[in-house]
Amino acid sequence: MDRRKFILRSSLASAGLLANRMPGLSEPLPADYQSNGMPVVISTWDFGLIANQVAWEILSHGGRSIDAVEAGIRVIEADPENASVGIGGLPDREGRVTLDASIMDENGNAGSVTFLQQIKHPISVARLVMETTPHVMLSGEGALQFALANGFQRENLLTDSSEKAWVEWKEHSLHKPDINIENHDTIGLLAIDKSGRLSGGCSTSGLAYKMHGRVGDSPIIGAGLFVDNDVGAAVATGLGELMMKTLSAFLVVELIRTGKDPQDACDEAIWRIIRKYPEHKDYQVGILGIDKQGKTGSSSLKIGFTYAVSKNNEHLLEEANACS
Ligand code: SD4
Repeated sequence: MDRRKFILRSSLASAGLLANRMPGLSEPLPADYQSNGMPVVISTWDFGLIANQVAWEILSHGGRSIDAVEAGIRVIEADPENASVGIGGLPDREGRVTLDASIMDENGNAGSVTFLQQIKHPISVARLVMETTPHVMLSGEGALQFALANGFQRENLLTDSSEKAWVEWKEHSLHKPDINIENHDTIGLLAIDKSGRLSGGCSTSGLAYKMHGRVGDSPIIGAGLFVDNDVGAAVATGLGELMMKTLSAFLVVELIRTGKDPQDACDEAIWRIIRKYPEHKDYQVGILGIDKQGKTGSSSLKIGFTYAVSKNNEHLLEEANACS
């Protein structure tokens, strides 16, 4: 199995995304940011590059990884052009945008929200669940009421272009969880800060045109996300049902715990899906892993899973190893 890696820098360089500072921020990165090889940030898909840069800005100034994770994910959630996360996410079959998200910090604390409607930043609600409640997961109406009680504003998350796409979809109403890298992706982001604290999060509107009430892997701790500060972390994207049946993120971290390299651990989690579920042929799954030393791994069912890595003051877009 060859590891296929492409460094896709040109389009990003032309967009000014490889600059060492965030647009609009005047403070340069401190000269000592590379100490111990930290920080490191890794996140899913092309838009991960933008999330990474926001996270990097926090980490390079000595910030905590959980803050970097939340801030990086929020910027993607707030983008109405992104049809798979936060505002602008494609709706379910009934035209409702329902969001899932989860977050874990360096102490193994976890928070998540599922089936959340009308709130643009599910990652922040998940963090609040983690930090201010005795629970891990809030769902649906309860999650919405919790968010509203904590100052989040109701918003219509269905943009004109998402509504148009849904109306067009309804003409044929193909009731299968059609998923591909063009129309549906999750932002998943893992970060280690200068002090070696490991955190992660993910956020998604889930499968486009899913059944109303469907929840995916992203808010399920161990399926879409897992962080163990002693070992490593993993995050997943793609057809969530496959990660939910194999607990992909937990599996990657546990394989790293046994001594596997993050790359081998991610490949093994993908192979677990391939061996057990023939339907993998029709779908994409992508997994990212990182160990305690900041070594990263990436693997996918099919070619086309891109991810962003930031380390040593470089922000690169790469393509994961495809196992099938
Ligand atoms: C889900 N894993 O809800 C998410 C969707 C996704 O690329 O990541 N698509 O199943």
